[in-house]
Amino acid sequence: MTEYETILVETRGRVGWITLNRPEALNALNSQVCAEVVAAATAFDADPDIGAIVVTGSERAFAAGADIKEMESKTGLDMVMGDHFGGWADFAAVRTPVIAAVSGYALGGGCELAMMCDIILAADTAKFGQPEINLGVIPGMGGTQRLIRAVGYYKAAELVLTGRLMDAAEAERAGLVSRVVPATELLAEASTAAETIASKSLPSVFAAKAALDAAMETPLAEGLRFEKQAFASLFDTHDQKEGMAAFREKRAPAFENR
Ligand code: CO8
Repeated sequence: MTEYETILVETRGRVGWITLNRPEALNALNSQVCAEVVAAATAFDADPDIGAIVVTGSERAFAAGADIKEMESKTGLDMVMGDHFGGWADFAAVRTPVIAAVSGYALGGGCELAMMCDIILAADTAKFGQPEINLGVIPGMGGTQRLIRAVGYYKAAELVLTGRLMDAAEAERAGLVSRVVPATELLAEASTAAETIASKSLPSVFAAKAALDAAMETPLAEGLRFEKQAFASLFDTHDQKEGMAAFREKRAPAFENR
């Protein structure tokens, strides 16, 4: 088992849990956190016994952004040549669905990390924002791109240009979060959602995630073509036959992930 210093990693049944663990810095995302989260997520992704991943933080902070103290002295050239935080692209590319369970601050890179996940469950204490403008920079891990796709241009522009934070209720109204739950129930709700996903047939779950991703990245006609092909490909799986037979026979399906 790999040793991690900035995250806690645990497997519960078919769910992989990654807990950001830099309480002294409100889980600020430095290079080590990036490397460790990406390593843990890609290892879960490669494990056929894992059907869903949860990423969470502490009660006070999911993550308060990229690590400002680590970035402060860097030059533009350092950023380009070091591909600072380039590894997050590997996190966004995992095939297994990822649930962000957000309590407290999800700011800057923290909000961007949540937006790289497929489902965002927010505690009623959660606060989202892209406050980079206050630091003389802009979002750099998707905040100007994914946020617009989630909440539309005008809401995203206001948040990015003013640095204003949104509470959980506003984030839900705006479409940034899947659901808001009481803070005390956040991890239980995340666990239930993750176990539900992990109980489905993995080939169909992978196909669903890939098709949803395609919707974010492609024009409609191309996305529809992708969906049609992915839909057809599932008819060659054991689990499609099993799922439909189980429906006809009025029983629960026994998926074999093949
Ligand atoms: N980086 C480093 N340290 C941090 C960060 C951070 N983002 N956020 C908090 N901390 C540290 C604080 O410095 C403090 O440490 P110390 O006790 O040693 O001074 C500790 O965490 C606790 O923080 P506070 O005392 O500030 O706690 P408060 O409750 O008073 O305030 C806030 C909480 C409002 C969250 C406040 O900490 C804050 O504003 N944090 C910064 C938020 C921010 O600006 N985030 C955006 C960062 S930039 C970014 O994310 C860019 C992403 C794209 C990068 C792409 C690269 C290619």
